[in-house]
Amino acid sequence: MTGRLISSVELSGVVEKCVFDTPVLDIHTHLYDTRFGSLLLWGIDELLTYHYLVAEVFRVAPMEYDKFWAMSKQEQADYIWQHLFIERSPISEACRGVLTCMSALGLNVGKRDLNLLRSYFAEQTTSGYIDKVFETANIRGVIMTNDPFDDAERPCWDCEERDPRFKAALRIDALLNNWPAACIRLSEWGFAVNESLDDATCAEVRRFLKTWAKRFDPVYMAASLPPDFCIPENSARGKLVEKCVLPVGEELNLPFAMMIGVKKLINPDLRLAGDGAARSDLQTVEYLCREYPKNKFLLTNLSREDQHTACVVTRKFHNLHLFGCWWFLNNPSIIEDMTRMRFETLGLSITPQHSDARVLDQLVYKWSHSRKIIAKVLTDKYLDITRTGWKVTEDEIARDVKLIFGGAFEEFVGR
Ligand code: HDL
Ligand code: ZN
Repeated sequence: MTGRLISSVELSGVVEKCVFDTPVLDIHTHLYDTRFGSLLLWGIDELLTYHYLVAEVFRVAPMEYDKFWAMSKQEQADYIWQHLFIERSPISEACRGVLTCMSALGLNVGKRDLNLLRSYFAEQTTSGYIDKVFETANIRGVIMTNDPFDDAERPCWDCEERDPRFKAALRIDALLNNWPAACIRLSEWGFAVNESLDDATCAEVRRFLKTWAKRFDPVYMAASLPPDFCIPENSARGKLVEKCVLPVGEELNLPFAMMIGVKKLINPDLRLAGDGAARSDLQTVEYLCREYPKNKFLLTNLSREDQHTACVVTRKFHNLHLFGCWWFLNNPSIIEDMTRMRFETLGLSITPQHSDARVLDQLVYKWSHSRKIIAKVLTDKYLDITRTGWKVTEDEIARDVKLIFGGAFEEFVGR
């Protein structure tokens, strides 16, 4: 045991300092390094038009959807600023996040002057702003969401030079959730596939996955999956997962990240903001972890009601790693509830949070908000054991925080 023993009265201060001082590996984001050009979103207008705020503004100031979508990004931002910030107090988590970002960057939100905020961003360069945000948010790396089916992203991979802070994830929703359309794309790209998913086709799908895995060097493969995601299942998705994804995952030591519970476009007019959530059946996760012990799985569920079952399933399988308070769960009240449940059920063998940031600046608010909550819960857990006479040292607290901020994940994936 090294380092100074921490008394109960010192605990919250020492834990909070450690939690804020420990750089994070953010294991799921929609961010891109400079190679990807305009795919990386940043700045006040992107923050204000984040799809969470688009959904929220339609609640208080509904208008014809097409009219809104026809507006420029700046006009949309003006509309959201006016209705969600000026005409009502910006207390929702997504609104508060914009203010946290601006404040952490030293900007004066108290003046409520959107054009003044804009003038700051006009002076930034993309690479300089990446450095500023990573430093402010204390981020040591992010894992991107990389989709070989994305026509805008694919050409960016021709550029060899990589920013080591941005790691890849091979995203395969398009393959798993719409096989007929994916089959056509793979054929166009020279893979000898047909819809029947016969053995020859499955071999070609494996070749497709390995081709992109070689190109991306991903940390894991991932897919967002519907509430009725079910395996085993006599379906295209069932065959693709068991005959293609998992064999490649085992061969390349690539975990399969299952992001379960998304009801796509329950309101299509909201576009990216139109997705919903529903409960899922975690027996599929039990089946996959049990029947494929040589594979590694990552799991995050979108429904709050699935979180306890997810903890129990995770406890049963050491080839399963639970992560994040995803999307609609990324609210302080739910993060606290989930983090307490996870620490109490699984100790430090989890990754309690990811940002899911779509706009670079969001790293600042998503992590400062979550660090505060994680520090509070961790302090309570240390207090519980300190009351038994078990004391922790500052070094042990630092060790534990490194684990939950990416260390346990890196041990799990083996990178
Ligand atoms: O599928 C996903 O990775 C989700 O995170 C979606 O991108 C969603 O639109 C989102 O941004 N959630 O925060
Ligand atoms: Zn995401």
